[in-house]
Amino acid sequence: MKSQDYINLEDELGAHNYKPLDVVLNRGEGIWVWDVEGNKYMDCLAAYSAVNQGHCHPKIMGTMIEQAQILTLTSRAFRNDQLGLLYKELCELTNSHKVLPMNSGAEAVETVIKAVRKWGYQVKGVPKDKAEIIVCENNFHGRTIAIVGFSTDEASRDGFGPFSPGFKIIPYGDADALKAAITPNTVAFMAEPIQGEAGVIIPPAGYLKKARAICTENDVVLILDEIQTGLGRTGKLLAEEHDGIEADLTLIGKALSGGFYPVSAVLSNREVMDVLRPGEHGSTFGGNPLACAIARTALKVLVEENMIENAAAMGDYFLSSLSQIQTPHIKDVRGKGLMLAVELTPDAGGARNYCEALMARGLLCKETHENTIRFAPPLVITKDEIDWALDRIEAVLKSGQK
Ligand code: IF1
Repeated sequence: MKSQDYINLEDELGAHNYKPLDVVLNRGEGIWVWDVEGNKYMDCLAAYSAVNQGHCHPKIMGTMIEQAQILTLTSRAFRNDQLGLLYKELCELTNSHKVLPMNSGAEAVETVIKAVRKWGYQVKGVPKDKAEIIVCENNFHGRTIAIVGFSTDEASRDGFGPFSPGFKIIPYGDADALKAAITPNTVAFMAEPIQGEAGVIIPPAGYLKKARAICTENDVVLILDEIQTGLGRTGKLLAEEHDGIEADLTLIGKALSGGFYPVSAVLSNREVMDVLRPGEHGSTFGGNPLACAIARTALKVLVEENMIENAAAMGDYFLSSLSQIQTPHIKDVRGKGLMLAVELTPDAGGARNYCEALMARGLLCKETHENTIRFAPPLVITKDEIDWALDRIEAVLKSGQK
């Protein structure tokens, strides 16, 4: 079968909730992927930061195969020999007290919403059903009904109501707005350390530190969604480290499995999670031995193979090189670590066209909104490979794509 045959099948039989680039991949290794015709591409999306460790990392693959032959799923009705070890390694690595494992990122977000609400009623003394959670404009935390209900993106929420009450939306990056929005019923403030879907929006320096202090002063739980920014992407294990703070609850997912399997987790530094009692929350697959074994190795290689340091060094190099590209089509270049974006001017011709032109030259990346191109390769990328990418990016940006 050729690419077009696979595309036709998807178009005919699949729901049309995505508009992917028309490249049909069937193999990946490190930062490279291949399509069914055998063309090779550099992957500068890394499955939205789920394959930070690179495609088909041999050690994670080895663990997956090994564990799959022993035990895959027990449900949480019974215990398994991988879960406790994942807890221990995660807690040591992230300086956390407790872990709650789920599968997708959205499930981790739903989990914290439940936990902080219950904490609000049981510990903080908020009256029944009055708990408020503060979130930010242009947030992206997933696709479930509760989550899209507090999105400010029309495409994400329009037509999906009615939504859950109890969320208050404030501008991102504005600590004064946070302070002003807090009431006695506020249980939590949730934010992304850098907003991904919004276009790699980096908040003003000191924002997270101020938010941390405001939350502490007001007995409000600080939740950082590090599902995208976490696990090395920004050049630190967690992006909160750039600001020298610790969230009360931290969400991780995506690269927690190196892209082999959906694994997410809520990490807790504060005894919020203790409010969840047996029978009140869970998931059939959450914390299963296959997931835990994969996650353990995914974390191990991230650290042992110095991927976090590499993300910091290569990210600096990539960002400064992108910033040097001279063309009237660029409005802004920004990023931290290997979470980078080039924002085009409104008349440049649209980011999608640039992504298609880059694909034709062997580089895969994805637009966000109309005018922003994101670059987020696996964290194993080398300087020579970045130079290879830059040659293509510069040529495409300079030629314009109208
Ligand atoms: C899609 C973006 C990335 C996330 C943060 C929670 C979740 C995500 C900060 C939910 C998921 C994804 C999902 C993906 C597109 C994508 C994305 F473009 F929307 F912004 F990564 F860049 N919190 N992000 O970024 O995690 O339930 O998906 O596991 O296709 O929707 P999930």
